[in-house]
Amino acid sequence: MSTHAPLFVTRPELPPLEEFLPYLQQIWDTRVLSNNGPFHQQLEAELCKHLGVPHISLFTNATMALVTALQSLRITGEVITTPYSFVATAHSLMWNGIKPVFADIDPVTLNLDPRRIEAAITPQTTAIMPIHCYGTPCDVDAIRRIADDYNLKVIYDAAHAFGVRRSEGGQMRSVLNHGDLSVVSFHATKVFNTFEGGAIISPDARTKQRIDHLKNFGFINETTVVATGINGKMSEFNAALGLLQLKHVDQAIARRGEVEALYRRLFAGVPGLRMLDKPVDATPNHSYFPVLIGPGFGASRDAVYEALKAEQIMARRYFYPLISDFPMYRGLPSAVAQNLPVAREVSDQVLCLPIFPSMADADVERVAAAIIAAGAPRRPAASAIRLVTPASHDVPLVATI
Ligand code: T4K
Repeated sequence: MSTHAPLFVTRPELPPLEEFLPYLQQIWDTRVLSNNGPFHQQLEAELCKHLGVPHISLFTNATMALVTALQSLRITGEVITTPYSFVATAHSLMWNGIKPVFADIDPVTLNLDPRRIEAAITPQTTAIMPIHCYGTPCDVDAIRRIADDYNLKVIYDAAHAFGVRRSEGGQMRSVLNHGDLSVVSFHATKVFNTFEGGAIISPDARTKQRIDHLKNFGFINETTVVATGINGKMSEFNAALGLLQLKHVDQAIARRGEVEALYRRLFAGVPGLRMLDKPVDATPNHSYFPVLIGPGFGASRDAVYEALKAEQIMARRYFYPLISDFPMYRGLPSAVAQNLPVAREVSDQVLCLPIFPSMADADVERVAAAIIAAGAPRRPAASAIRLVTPASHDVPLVATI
């Protein structure tokens, strides 16, 4: 058993506590705790500037934001989505009475494969819900073309894509600008966290207004309710924290980049271990560091996962099982294994390794060494080796080599 402190897949960044106290003081003084207070408004404005997006609506979390995004566009019928995601993606459809239709992923980006999207369209299809998996941008141009051709909406689950930019017309633009709506998560485990939180990015003020009404029970004034809304409002506490986190987030992403670079150096040339390609013409946020443990590695993914655990390294199998394997989805026609061969293979091979800004180089080296050792050709365990005993002994001798 390892004597090291446990190393988790992530460790949330927090600002120095003394920097947060003046924000708390203001909340205590004003007693404005929620309902579009000053910190909420300021965070929406600062996020628009920081991310380079036109309109943002803050939410309690990304799952509530996904549910509301679908409501706001009045999506019904079938929505094509990926089985290779966190379960919240498909759950948000079910909460709206929408049937998820799973399509397979691209083996390089692990995002929805546009050709498979097109093949899954039926007369009931109304929208596409792709994710920018691990922050790798989807093929947004191909998805837009398909959506235009078939008159479909696109709602991006961009939970992983805070700060991700791609080159467009000679400029680096936020990937959150794509789709009819985009939803980002500010959960504790994300690149930018407000403890819990999320947001919808809208292309125009009218859409934002409808979303803001929906997240406030449908109220448009004290006495008028125009829609069956929900309570999705972010509190002043979370918004204040977000304002402070925003000051530190670029530095945090830069350090994540260094951690990733070190992993890439340490794993270069290791047989059977695949790292994802760096996204082309894009600025990543290094939110996750997935590796795929293939047949040539010398140990299965699950054996590596267990070996790491024994060393107190808590890697995670994001995303295993596939969403389509959970009981509420596996009866769907699109959930059958033959429909999703790439997603299934990746899901059986993936391991997300610890990556976070406060991670020391020595910890990255420790993770890499543990993985490489797990895949090295095994020496037989001592207890398994039995020497042929001399005739005079009844009991076999056990020896080590
Ligand atoms: N769409 C996608 C594509 C998503 O990935 C997610 C969330 C969503 C939608 C929904 O977004 P939100 O509604 O959550 O805003 C985690 C997160 O809970 C979840 O937000 C995230 N995706 C998913 C990929 O991962 P778990 O069950 O693995 O979390 P947990 O609690 O095991 O945390 C992982 C590790 O992080 C822990 O071992 C230790 C560390 N940790 C975690 C928390 C919560 C901390 O150190 N401190 C903490 O407070 O789901």
